[in-house]
Amino acid sequence: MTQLIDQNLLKEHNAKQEKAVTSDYNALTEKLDRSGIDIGTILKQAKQFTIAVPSWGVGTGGTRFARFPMKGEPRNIFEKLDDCSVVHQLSRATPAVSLHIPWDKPKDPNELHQYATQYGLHFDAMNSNTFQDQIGQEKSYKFGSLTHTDRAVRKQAIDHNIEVIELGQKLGSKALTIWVSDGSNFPGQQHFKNSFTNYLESIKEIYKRLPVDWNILLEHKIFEPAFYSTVIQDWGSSYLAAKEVGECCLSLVDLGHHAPNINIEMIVSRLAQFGKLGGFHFNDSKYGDDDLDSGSINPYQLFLVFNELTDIRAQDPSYKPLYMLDQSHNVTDPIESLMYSAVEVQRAFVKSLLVNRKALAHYQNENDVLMAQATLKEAYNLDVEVILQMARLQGGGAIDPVNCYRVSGYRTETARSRPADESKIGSGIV
Ligand SMILES: [Mn+2]
Repeated sequence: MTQLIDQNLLKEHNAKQEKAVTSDYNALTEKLDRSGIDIGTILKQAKQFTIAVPSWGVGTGGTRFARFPMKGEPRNIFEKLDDCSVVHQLSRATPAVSLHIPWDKPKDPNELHQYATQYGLHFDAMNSNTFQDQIGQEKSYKFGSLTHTDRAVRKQAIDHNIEVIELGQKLGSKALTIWVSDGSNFPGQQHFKNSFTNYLESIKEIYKRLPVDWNILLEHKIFEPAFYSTVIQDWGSSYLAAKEVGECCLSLVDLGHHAPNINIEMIVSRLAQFGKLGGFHFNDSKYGDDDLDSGSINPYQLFLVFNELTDIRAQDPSYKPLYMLDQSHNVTDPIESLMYSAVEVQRAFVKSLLVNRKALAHYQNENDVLMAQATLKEAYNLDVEVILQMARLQGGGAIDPVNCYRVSGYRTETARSRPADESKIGSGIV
């Protein structure tokens, strides 16, 4: 296994903190024991937790106004995988990478597959892109792609999605995530029913080419870049489409793609109850699709989402939606943000395991409102940091991933070995 952070440095880093971690772990073992919780069972599940990272997440993000690239950021998919491998080596929680095509289109898929395998990485859902025009593209997506009024544009977008599936098969992926920006900026611009009909027809065409062990994940988003209406704007439209298309067509929830204050954990419950919850894009937001680091704004919401997922898995342990981070790192080192965020999502997951579900069910049935909400808070307020540290220590990662990464000098080295591509500096969103 190729590892880019020196193993001796990692061992040295862990050795300094191991005694303190063991002591904290023993204290928490005793504390949880008093509540009848076996810490070993929780630790085991923490170690099994994984979340995919987006290939585009290791580059510096941007806004509509500007992008401030950092030194040493990856210039191609191989360098992106190098960075993803560092995130996984230190966090031990991110063994899968989600690709965006054509941004990450390889000349030789086998070479890319092997390159990922040397790091112990594999490929999660493939993402198609019909929200921007590529150089040399015949038809423009300016007025839509899969929902366009012109059949020829729709066909071009359908063919692109089929190409992404075929590439994904060569890379070992099992899912295609489709987000279309199609919508309108002004009342009257677009016929609501016709555009949704076109969408359904297009997705059905793609679905015909879906391998039997694959899923299509439909990602909804309330607005942007369309500011009046978006064809798949909410979970309702997503659910209707997924149900209409077929069994292997599911909905994907991106936490930032809803109106402020929307009860996302209830959307999770609804979609899961009817067998249509296929995956997540985790991030956090204050206002809209801010794509901030997971858990940085509303960690309680993240916990409540996992509370629902753990509740669902209590009834169906085989249930496993796809988890992926989908964030834009504009002012932080993307590797640091991805490690930190993966741990925050893992933290919400672990806390959800500590909810006393028997007590919660009792309080719900008795309409003991105060104690029902207090039962959730009891789990949320527990400090589970040492469980996460122990999971990484035992899994061969770093007790403190960000600190270990900084000490390693990895970014200084990439700043030297990856001279910036001047042509890409100063652009807006990537
Ligand atoms: Mn997303």
